Amino acid sequence: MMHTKLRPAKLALGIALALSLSACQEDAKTTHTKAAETKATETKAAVAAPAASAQVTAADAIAFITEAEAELAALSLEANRAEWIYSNFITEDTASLSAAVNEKVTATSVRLATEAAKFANVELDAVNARKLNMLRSAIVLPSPMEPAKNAELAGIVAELNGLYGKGKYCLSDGRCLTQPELSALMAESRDPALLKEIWAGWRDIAKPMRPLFEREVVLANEGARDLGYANLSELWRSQYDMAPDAFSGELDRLWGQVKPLYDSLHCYVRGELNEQYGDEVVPKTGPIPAHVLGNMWAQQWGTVYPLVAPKDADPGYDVTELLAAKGYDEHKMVEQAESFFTSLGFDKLPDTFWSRSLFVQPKDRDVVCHASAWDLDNEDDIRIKMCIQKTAEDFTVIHHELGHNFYQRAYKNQPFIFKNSANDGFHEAIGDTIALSITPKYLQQIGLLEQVPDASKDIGLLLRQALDKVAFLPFGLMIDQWRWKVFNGEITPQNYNQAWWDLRLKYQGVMAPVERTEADFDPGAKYHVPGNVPYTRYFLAHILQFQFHRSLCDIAGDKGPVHRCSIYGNQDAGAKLDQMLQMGASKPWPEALAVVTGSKDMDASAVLDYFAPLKTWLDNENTDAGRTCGW
Ligand code: X8Z
Ligand code: ZN
Repeated sequence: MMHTKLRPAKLALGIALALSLSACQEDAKTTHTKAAETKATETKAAVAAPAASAQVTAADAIAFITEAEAELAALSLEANRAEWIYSNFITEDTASLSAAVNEKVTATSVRLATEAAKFANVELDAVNARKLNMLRSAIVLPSPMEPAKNAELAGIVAELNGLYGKGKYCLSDGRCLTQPELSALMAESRDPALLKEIWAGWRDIAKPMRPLFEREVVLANEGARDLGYANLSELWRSQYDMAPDAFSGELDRLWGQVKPLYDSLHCYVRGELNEQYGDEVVPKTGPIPAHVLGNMWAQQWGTVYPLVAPKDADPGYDVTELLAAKGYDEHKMVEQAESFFTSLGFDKLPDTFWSRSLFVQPKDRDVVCHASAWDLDNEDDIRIKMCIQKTAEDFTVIHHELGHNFYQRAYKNQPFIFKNSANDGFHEAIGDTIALSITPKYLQQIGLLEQVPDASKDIGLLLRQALDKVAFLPFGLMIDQWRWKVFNGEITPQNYNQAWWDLRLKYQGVMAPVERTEADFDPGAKYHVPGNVPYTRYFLAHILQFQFHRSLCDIAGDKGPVHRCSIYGNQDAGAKLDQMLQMGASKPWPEALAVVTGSKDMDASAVLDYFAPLKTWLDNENTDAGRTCGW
């Protein structure tokens, strides 16, 4: 299911449903709206239902659902432990155990999805109808029924995860660095030659993934077709309580709302980086080369803030430095994040969280460093796994991960199938919503910052935030635009990499700094591709978190500009948030959204409101500098 419990990659394998995955990865389960439902029902019934539906009754359906839920719940415990161990100790043996359990999970979830189709025409109460629908559709990577193909797919999943987790690049000075270490260098260095070397070097880990990924797509597409979907793209887009094409339309609508803001930011940043690096490295026009944006994937640009900071509106502090000055270590960073949640009225994390989580990259073994949150027992055994760097970025990521854990605990009393977020974007949005409250006032309240900068520094604060949140939007969208086209056959293995860069250009306006060919497999250098974690969730989360923040600030009675609002310590806001979290996946997501925001629609106007003063400022700057925007 979701997030929750199983770990990403592996988990992904199959189940979403019920298994839990790590939050980070979670995945989806969900229902369709009527239209989608009818369609899925018809196709599935045609493919899989034994037809004699005249004989099946509501009582049969409920008995089936009850048993399926119990079976998945039991299996999730086994899968979660195997995945946890594999991700914390990557060896041939743990890979094999992980593959074995994933094989079982996938076989079970595909079998249950197929059986669920038998009951498609039975009249059921809303709760059971929703559960049945989720049993049919909440699968990330279905395999064909043949055991040999299922085993092959499980092996590929484990191998891809291992390739990513073990990936290192050795610098010319001989140091071999892991992904978080390379990312830290990319965030700090202003040496274009070194940045280019790291950028290209990390991508070498992905080349061997290409044939594995290609085969994975063939197998999972076949699995999706067996379940009555046209392909895996349709299955992935069927998790949002609406028809798959309607969901794609929603994404286009939301992107259309925020694109002008992104374009203004892109134009400004390109211009400032051009001044910093010169025409040779960053041309004044066209796409921005991807190695100078302070991030391995150019997905969040906050670390280049010092290069582009406004001259007169810089707030004058840096959270990374504040953490260092006050002697924060990894543990203290997590404690500080926990205390935000408890200030809202949430219970403290259990002792087992502290004894069982991984905060620091082990020196003696390979682990999956990409941050994730876990719920091992679907109750209280929640943990995070993260190779924490003592930076502002990771301070935010810790809040992100704890958001998953607090969500998991809030819905623990739901039936197993509903132990998930309202949709996967909700799971990704909660911790980020909290992190939007890390304002200067909050930093002062917790003793990190002496003096709150006055309102004349707001543009600097907003720019810092936009470099992470606005820059992320096209990236959050393009990954699955690529994957969905891979799944539906529009992108073929012959143009995997070219199509990837075409979309990077179209959405983000960035380009590769060194020549790429089809010998490369750049999508594989981003965790969620070998990990099979759907990515649209993060795009949704970047819209939703601004909606949640705006509404929670209202509830908290904050009257100031929303970018200065912190809900720290406000138990009314906390209670409202908790109410939504406790619902888990029991209701269609618009109902959960309405609990906090009063609205059933995702709406990027909250993003635009938050950044409104910055948009005006950016447009003025771009005009004054005589810049031609676009690429
Ligand atoms: O993968 C994550 C989380 C775990 S769910 C650390 N994120 C995306 C990424 O790193 O690419 C959070 C933001 C986007
Ligand atoms: Zn996450």
